[in-house]
Amino acid sequence: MTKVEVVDLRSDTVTLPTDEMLEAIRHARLGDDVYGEDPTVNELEALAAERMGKEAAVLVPSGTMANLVSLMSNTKRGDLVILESEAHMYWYEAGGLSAIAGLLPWPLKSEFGVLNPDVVEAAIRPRNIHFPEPTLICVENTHNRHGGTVVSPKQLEVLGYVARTHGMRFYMDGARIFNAAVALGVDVKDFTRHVDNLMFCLSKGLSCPAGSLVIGTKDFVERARRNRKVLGGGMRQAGIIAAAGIVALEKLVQRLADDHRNARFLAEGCARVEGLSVDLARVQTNMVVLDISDLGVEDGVFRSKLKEHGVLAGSIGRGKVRLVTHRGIEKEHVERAMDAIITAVDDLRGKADA
Ligand code: TLP
Repeated sequence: MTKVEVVDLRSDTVTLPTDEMLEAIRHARLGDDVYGEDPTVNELEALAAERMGKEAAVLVPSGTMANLVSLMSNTKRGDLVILESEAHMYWYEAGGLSAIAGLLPWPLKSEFGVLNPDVVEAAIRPRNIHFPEPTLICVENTHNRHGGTVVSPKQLEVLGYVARTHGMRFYMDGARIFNAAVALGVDVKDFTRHVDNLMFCLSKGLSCPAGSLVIGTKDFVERARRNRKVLGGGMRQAGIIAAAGIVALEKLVQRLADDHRNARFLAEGCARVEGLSVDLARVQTNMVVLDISDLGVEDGVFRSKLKEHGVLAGSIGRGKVRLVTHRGIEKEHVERAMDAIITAVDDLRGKADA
């Protein structure tokens, strides 16, 4: 009997490296990157900086560390940081922004993950001995918990203007910024030109085994390099990570459009299933959020049902289940996922009716 492959839609972080990446890793020229001597890391950092239209970049092991070193390099302890209330930095990074960077987060609610500039402006405290100093505004693009939504270049431009007007820095958690660029069919620089600095991840839709890049001015990146060391993120022959990253930037960006097409197909199918609801306006990139609250079960129960049918889904809580498309998920897998979803909903509704 042939084993049926599991359709893993928990996250795009589950992607495995391509054969070409493995080849590149095998042949990578290596050195000690803490001495700045790994030629492959140096090449990736130069390439990433150039793609983003900034002066410099530094490779770090994870997206979480990228955000943390960026926060530390943009602020001083005790500062106030304005961010979106569902931001990854606020939800999923174990409180590092306060525990390690010593910052006071000021979360603001938004529609679709896009901060309203008037609301941001109202949250900026005057510089006064009583208040934490407001030094940084953060955006997330695409916005994970809002369902992979895009913050457009125009929206960034306005927020960047607010930051500058108030003498604040403007940072972008661009873990999936290439998804945003591919979704709008624009160059990634159309986004990055409006922020002072950013990070993006190699290890998500771009299929690398690990790695994220922190990007900005030379001074900022120098501070980030030092803060990476503080956090223990200085790696030695990190060229084995960078080699895959170079392949990703050169070969794997445009194919993100396939993931977006598959997500749309999946979302439209799910939207037709009675008992589920999907906000199709939020399906802008490679994520689909199913609202299962009408089924009257915990999302863990729904996800276990899907698992019985060979499909893995993620949870974002409050009756919401997340499905993420990525390399390795083809139309046939999406069709299998659809069948599993329909069966799971039927089972659960059958139980509710009995
Ligand atoms: N997100 C992961 C989980 O942590 C939820 C995922 O599966 O989506 N910024 C954003 C916007 C992210 O989505 C993530 C990862 C990170 C930062 C952190 O990256 P890693 O996981 O490499 O530390």
